Amino acid sequence: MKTTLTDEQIRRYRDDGFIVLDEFLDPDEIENWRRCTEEGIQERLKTTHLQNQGDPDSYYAQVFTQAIKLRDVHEGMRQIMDDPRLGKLAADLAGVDGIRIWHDQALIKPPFGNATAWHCDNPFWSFSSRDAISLWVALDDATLSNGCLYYLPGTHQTATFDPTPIGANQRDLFKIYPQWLEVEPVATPCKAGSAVLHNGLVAHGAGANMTHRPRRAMTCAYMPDGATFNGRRNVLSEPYHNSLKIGDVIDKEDEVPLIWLR
Ligand SMILES: O=C(O)CCC(=O)C(=O)O
Ligand SMILES: [Fe+2]
Repeated sequence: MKTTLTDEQIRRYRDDGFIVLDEFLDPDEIENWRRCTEEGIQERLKTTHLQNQGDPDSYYAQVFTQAIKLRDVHEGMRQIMDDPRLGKLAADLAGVDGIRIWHDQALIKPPFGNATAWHCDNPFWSFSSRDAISLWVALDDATLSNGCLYYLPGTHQTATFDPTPIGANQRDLFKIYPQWLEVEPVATPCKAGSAVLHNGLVAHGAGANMTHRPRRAMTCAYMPDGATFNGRRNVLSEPYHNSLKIGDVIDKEDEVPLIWLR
């Protein structure tokens, strides 16, 4: 795993809100991430309905198979996700001292799957931080044809924590941020094994999968250590969520494990 960064890469990440790291995983690591992702999804399916699979004909069900917290049900995925090198990478880019896992998530865009509408991530989460960061690892080549990611560079600097939609309409985000209609989108096609990291507030989406193969990605969203509860319901267990008051530090080790502390 190639987790060293140049100062220039860190600067670009902070300016643009995203960065692509080519050849992040070596071929053996790619195979291991693929296997743990596939097995983790099968494990997850035994216990939980996948978040977005209610009506299989809905738009969102066909954006991707979205399987969350595979780390909790698959030992190999736990080892992948708990790797302190990932925590240090996220901390170095975000400029924070500690990194906790908010959630891991497999995002498998199926053959002929729908586009992922423009959105910002952090407003969905139970903490508000301008330094939240996500890792997105391509398990297949991500191309303009099969649904690679797109970003609106710099939008993390002007985003607020207002909820943003992620439905069928690409344009909905721009009802909230009409000024972002002027920003030139950047596509990030990349080879399998590449990593894309993005700030939790940067606007991003992905194209439709116009091919007959899946576009697989394994991702992890990170919370800076010390972030506080904002009251929004998301991935915390119900008892823990209910025990928190707005402003409390979210630090329950078995729910938001600390994987890196400077
Ligand atoms: O994989 C996709 O299509 C979207 C990914 C995304 O929104 C994210 O990782 O935050
Ligand atoms: Fe996202």
